[in-house]
Amino acid sequence: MKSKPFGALFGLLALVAILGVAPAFGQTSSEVDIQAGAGSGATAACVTTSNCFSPNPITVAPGTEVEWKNGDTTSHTVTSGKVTDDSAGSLFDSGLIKKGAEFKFTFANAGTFDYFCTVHPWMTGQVIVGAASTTPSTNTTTTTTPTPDNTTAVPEFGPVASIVLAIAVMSMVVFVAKTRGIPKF
Ligand SMILES: [Cu+2]
Repeated sequence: MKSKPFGALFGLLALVAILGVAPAFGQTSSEVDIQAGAGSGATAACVTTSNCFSPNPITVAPGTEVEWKNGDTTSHTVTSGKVTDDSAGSLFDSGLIKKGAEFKFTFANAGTFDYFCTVHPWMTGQVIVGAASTTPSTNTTTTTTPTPDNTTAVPEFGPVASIVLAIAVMSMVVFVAKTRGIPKF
């Protein structure tokens, strides 16, 4: 009698683990990571490689919500346009994104969208929405052939999720083994 709630609990745990892991498969990532050290200066390594916002540029389909995550120790902003634009920040402006925090914006329409950090103007990025048919006229980088962004579609298997899944599967085996002899129906 004691094994029944025990088994049910772990069965539930297994379900939770599977549901938690499953959405990570086949999901095209639209996450941009703000690189550590990006705010250190205009000569920061990521400025040279043009990926203080990474990946840069990021190509997404119209209607995609892009999420910027601050992996740096200092605060940054994600502000639309270019530093020199009068209309900078008119489409989106995150305000200060603190260490570890995020900012999300949904790109409804196709186009090429520049953005930068108002605190550190050397940090620039670009979101390309829709199929890139022509060379973007306002491109700040020399990149003209954006690669498919499927490279970022990596299943996010946290070590904890793997352990929970392993425990859950083992528990289910034990549960099945224990209840096999008991006629239930
Ligand atoms: Cu910044």
